[in-house]
Amino acid sequence: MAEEKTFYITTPIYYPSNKLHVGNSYTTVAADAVARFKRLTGYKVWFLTGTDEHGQKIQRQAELAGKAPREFVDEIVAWIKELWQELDIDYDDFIRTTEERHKKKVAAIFTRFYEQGDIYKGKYEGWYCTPCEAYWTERQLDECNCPDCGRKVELIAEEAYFFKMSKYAQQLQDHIETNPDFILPPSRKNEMVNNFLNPGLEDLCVSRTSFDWGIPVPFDPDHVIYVWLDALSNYITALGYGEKGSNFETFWPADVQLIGKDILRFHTIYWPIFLMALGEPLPKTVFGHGWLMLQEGKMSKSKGNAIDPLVLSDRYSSDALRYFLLREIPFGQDGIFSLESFINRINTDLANDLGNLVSRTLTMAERYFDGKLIEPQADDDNTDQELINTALDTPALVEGFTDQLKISDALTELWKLVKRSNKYIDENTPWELAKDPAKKGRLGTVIYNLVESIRFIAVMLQPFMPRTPESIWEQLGIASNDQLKTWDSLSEWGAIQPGTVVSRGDDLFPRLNLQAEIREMQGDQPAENGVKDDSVQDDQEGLISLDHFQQVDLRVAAITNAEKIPKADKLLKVEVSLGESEKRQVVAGIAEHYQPDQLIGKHVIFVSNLKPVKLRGVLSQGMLLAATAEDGSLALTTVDREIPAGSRVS
Ligand code: ME8
Repeated sequence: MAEEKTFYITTPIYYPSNKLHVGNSYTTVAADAVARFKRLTGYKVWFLTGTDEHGQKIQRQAELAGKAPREFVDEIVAWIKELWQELDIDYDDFIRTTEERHKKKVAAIFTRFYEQGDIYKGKYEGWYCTPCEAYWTERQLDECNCPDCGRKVELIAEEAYFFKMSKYAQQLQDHIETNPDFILPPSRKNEMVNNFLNPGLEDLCVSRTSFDWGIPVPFDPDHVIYVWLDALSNYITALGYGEKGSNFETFWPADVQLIGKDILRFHTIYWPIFLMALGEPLPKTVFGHGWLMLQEGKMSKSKGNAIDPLVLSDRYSSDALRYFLLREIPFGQDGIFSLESFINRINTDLANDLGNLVSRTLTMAERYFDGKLIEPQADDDNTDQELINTALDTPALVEGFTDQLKISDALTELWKLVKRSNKYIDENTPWELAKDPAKKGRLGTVIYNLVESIRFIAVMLQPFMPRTPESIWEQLGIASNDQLKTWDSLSEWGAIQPGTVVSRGDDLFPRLNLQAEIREMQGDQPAENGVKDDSVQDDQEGLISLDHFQQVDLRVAAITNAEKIPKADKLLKVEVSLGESEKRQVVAGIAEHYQPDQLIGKHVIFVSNLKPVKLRGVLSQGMLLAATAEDGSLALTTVDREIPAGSRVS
């Protein structure tokens, strides 16, 4: 039997010192997407996350909260687990460093280091940053502050155990040089080599005596083990390190250890050196991604709703939040999180591109074929070939990018197929085909191809947005056919069977009103620099808020027919199309300016949410916009290049 391919991926274990913000969720969502992707593509995966519960920082936070450390962390860990459930984080194990299985192995690792002469006892006198739980030498400080977080450091002087880092420095340097994928992205490697390895590694203090919230040194219980030695070991203790037949034997070395760039030094210098001292192989890749920032700077808990991942996912859906985090920022670089860019992504990529593709396709399938897919014809049509080729090429591209952890690029590729499918609708104008009974076969082929393309998209979407494909399977009528959801089913075109009955469901992602969302989520605060929030300007004479303006639903309408209205010199009855599924008629006062046949084919701006009225007994369901000059001449407003009917104008 062929050996199963394995894949082990980890996130940092988070400090349960406070509730997590959307930045922390970023690492975990990315790891989950990669883990799901590898499962989908046939790997036996182990995905580990957890919490880093010891140390001075947690002890102090607990004291501030008036709680015992254990009680304090238990509450936050419960919240974190709830968050991961809400964000569909499908981990295989969640390790807490306060668990017995971890503590006893860390104690054994410490003893082994001591017994083999890697650890010795001495006295530490120097600087310590408690928020980072990091030691610094005088020369590393940034004007008396922590060079990582910029906060005040403390001078400490205590008896301590030290780890002989210098003993392994050369071996580590050689490993980094000969394994270009060990530290990624590559720029991070230079940072580590130049800033830490080249100047020479100092021995690392690995125990503390001035507090007791930690794992005691087994042979000297006045000391607790340094929280980073304790925490880093989680990646192997959780696998049952040292036990026969354990997951450690199956999964170590890790394939990818995902971390934020802030904790690169711990993972690319301390961690590999500890592993070398244990005689174990090093992880294949440590990937340090960038920061998710707010426009006004770094995230902090006090920024409120806009960065609370539970609030965001509750309001906008966890799939939308996952999509935004994975798509918006090239993985590895810093990026800005703003509610505005989040809402815009939902509206453009999810509501317009993906949502419309599904709803347009299924509406047509229902309208023209009662939802039943017909056997596609073997047409020699270029647009068919282009769509099919794009669909068949996309899985390898998505896989290639995901394997390189270029998750945003993977999604960009997937969206090329979404856009190609929408373009296919516009090219084939199914609503025109529907007018000619002789073209029924072609119409059915177009709809079949669209449905199959949506199936391709949904299969590939699963790791990134686990809930949306579920809804798509329902709508495509294949919820119970697991075979059609597999990666292998993408190797050939046409797996969905003719005869399948599709049915349009709720919109996948309703469009959101940006201004209303900002107002609700951030409150009616007057903006900085004296400019008032636009709702306040409503009261000023003649001004309306953007919100009010956006209540007018403006669309591009294609004029399909126009005719005179008997006994009404100024009026024309004009029929327009707002896309294949929406037709309207309006009564327009333009008969003195346009002949009916001049109008047909024009794309004009149309107010689509006016209450219907009857004019001269003729129903009018909207309004064409036109400019009128002082001399009374009139010109309809059009668009300056071709754009599909139904497109929104804003
Ligand atoms: O450092 N943008 O835990 P921690 C992106 N316990 N990622 C962010 C982020 C942001 N704005 N803010 C945080 C610790 N992160 C240690 C780890 S591992 C053995 C011990 C993510 O709770 C990022 O991955 O401070 C960062 O490395 C991690 O949260 C830090 O989490």
